[in-house]
Amino acid sequence: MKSSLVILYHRQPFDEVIENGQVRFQAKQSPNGIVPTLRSFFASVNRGTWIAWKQVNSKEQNNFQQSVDVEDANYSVRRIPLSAEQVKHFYHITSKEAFWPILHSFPYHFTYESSDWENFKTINRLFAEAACEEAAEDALIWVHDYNLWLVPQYIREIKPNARIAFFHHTPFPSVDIFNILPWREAIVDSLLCCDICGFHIPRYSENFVNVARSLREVEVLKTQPVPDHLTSTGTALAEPEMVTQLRYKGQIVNIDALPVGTDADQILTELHKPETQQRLEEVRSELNGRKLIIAAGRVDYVKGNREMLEAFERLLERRPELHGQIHFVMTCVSAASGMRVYKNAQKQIEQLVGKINGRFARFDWMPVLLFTQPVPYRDLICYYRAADICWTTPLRDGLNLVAKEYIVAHEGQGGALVLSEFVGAAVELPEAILTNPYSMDRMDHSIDRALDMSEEEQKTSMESMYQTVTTYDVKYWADHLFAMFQKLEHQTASGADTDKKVVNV
Ligand code: GDG
Repeated sequence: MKSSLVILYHRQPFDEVIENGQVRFQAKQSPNGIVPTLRSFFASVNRGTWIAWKQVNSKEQNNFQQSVDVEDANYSVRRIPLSAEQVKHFYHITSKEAFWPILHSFPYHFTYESSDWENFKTINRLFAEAACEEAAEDALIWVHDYNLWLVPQYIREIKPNARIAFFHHTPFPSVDIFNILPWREAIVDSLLCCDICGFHIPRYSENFVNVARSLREVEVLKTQPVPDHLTSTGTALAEPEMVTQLRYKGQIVNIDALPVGTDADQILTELHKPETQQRLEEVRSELNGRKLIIAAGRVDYVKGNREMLEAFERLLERRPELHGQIHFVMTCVSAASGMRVYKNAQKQIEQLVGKINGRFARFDWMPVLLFTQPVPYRDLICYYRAADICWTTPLRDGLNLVAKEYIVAHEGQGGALVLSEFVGAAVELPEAILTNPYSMDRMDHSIDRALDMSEEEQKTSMESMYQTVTTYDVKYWADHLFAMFQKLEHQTASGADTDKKVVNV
């Protein structure tokens, strides 16, 4: 049976569990991150397919199981088998060493020579072909992230009437930075084949429109004021209005900007479980009255872990009264081995943590606790709730779900969020302590401010942010996108050829 919704995301949505020598495909247990959010979209369709890659060796290639049915789910996973060499060049090098630094406005880290564009094209084509084989005639094909930038164009070539949506999880940089990519025209031509091109915030969509206008003769059909909850005039990523519709070579491209929401209900359910409450008590009793700062994320130079650790070291220098009175818990999950771009970042973090602990630790007090393996989800929720401060100050980040998870876990009661001005979530959360991770002064000032905030101030800002994240939660995001997809469907079913792809957003 063909699928009415096909989602293309590079990672598989399940864990392979081996039991009695048999492989079982179990939906990923960890409920946070983006995978469960995307998976939840299948609940609204009869049949869905998820397309991802899977690394295989030549022996496994022979009897590779291309399609997998996930236990207790109404979707299957179509896997693209890739050799270690293909993965290395597609994901570890071209994506992470060429695209990632450009997307995050780090042109200095951009490496062109080692990139393998032909391999990137081949793999994107394999994804597009698989999507076309799996999709029903009226299916929606939803492509995720820059790894699959060329897929829309390949799908259009095979299925000219397909409904194609694309969502960027990363930032989309300004035209001056994006145009450094030597393959910029091919990427933009492909994105201009979409019916909907989605981003977290209006700044990114405006950047995309400017790139498209710099490279191609696109026609702007509609511009709209940015919705109130994303305006935040005066903040670094604010935009007053955005283009919402373009036309290029007869294709109507609807431009959408809405930040992914977090699953607030799910976090609250976990938080209120008796086992979680018990664990929370343990965490609090281990803290024994000390303050807790939490930072959660992956090893990545864009996440600003070095800048945070350096600011923490300066804090301990500046305020000796905090010695023995504060813990900084940093979960900094290591990247897959072989990602040479992250090796340095990880080494730097480990060295800095060693330096700070070596300098300040006492027999009964370790200032920084670093976890390089994911901490269990329940523990993470307890750390969030127990933490006086969440410190999340990437140099650049598409959105930053961690900030939203922390707010939910506090249920509007106390806590302080120190948030980078350069993450998408900052436009929704102007009540946070916004800071500039490029400035030592600003970083120092913001962490002092978080430590010195009165209970009343904390309550006021956290209550307001709780309202925001629980209103614009993952359900809001999903409903908004489904409404857009449906408008597209109606137009396709009823419209004449010329306007069949028009969506009024
Ligand atoms: C990309 C974009 C955008 C972290 N440490 C642990 C752990 N986590 C979970 C967090 C959160 C997720 O990982 C991280 O999400 P972010 O949004 O912060 O960042 P990326 O993974 O880089 O995601 C980003 C996102 O896509 C969505 O579009 O927001 O900008 O870069 O959910 O809770 N989870 C567990 N243990 C840990 O130690 N269990």
